[in-house]
Amino acid sequence: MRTFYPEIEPYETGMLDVGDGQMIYWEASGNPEGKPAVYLHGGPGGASSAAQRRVFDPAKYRIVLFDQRGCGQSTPHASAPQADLATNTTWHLVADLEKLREHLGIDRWLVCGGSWGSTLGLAYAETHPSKVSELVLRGIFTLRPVELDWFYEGGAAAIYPDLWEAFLAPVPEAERGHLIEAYGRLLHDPDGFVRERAGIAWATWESSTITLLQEPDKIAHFSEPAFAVAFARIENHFFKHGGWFEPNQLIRDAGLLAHIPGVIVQGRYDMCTPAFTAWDLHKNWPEADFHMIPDAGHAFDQPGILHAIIEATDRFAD
Ligand code: STX
Repeated sequence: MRTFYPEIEPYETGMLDVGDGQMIYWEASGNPEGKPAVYLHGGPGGASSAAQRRVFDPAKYRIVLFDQRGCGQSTPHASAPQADLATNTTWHLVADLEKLREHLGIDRWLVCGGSWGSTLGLAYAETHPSKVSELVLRGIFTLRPVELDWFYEGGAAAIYPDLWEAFLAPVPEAERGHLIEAYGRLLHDPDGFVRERAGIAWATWESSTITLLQEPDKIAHFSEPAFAVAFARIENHFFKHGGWFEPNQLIRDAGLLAHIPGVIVQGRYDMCTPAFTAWDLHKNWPEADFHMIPDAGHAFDQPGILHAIIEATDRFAD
């Protein structure tokens, strides 16, 4: 089984001005002369992390990580009381990727990401296919209503009735018919306590359902208030707008990826982004290798998922 490469530190970091008053944190690690690869973090509204560097051989890759608009170390942070998300959309993030690629002097790069990172990777590759040398995607998520309904409107309550109660708790009973809308109001409530309680409940629901077995350290990490509020606000904003996609857009247009070497990795017991979406993508992009991991949930740092991702990045390194 392949597992994480050793811990490494960036050899370079920066803040890139992408316009609209937004500064994007980025970093490069591994081999400055190596093959360029970019890792797209999840959420939207999550953050880059040191573990994400470790799915690439640092001797062979120039590893680029960055924090998407409004989250991680990018500024302004979406947890700020008056945060305005009007210029934070899928297509702004796709444009930011192009700005970062050009800033770093990279012609083409391997694009790797999971969950929302797979969404953004597909949107980017379908928009700029000539800039993508390979695609390595995990936990496929395309923001279709059926996917959002499953995880945020009650489908997954069938598996986690106990945790679902905690997700419902901050929402007044009369508003539980449309939870994404109700959370959207709570997350921008004038009362900071209301915003924080909603953000923590939202992030806790997600972090306690993304692994096959619950991981208390992970749940605690993602319920840190500033992280949780930014994460919840950004996710909620994107979901309210269906990611600014046309119906089924990313799967409909997967034919644009036919010539890009690709790998799809999906956990069988992924309760956040269930396997039907990965399967739909596989049907419309049959050229990509498809791996259904029989004993894994959603998160990338689970043994079978990690093995398949690193096997792919190793194969593409040469
Ligand atoms: N959101 C899935 C996603 O991208 C629908 C995601 N879920 N949890 C995360 O990301 C964190 C690991 C960032 C908490």
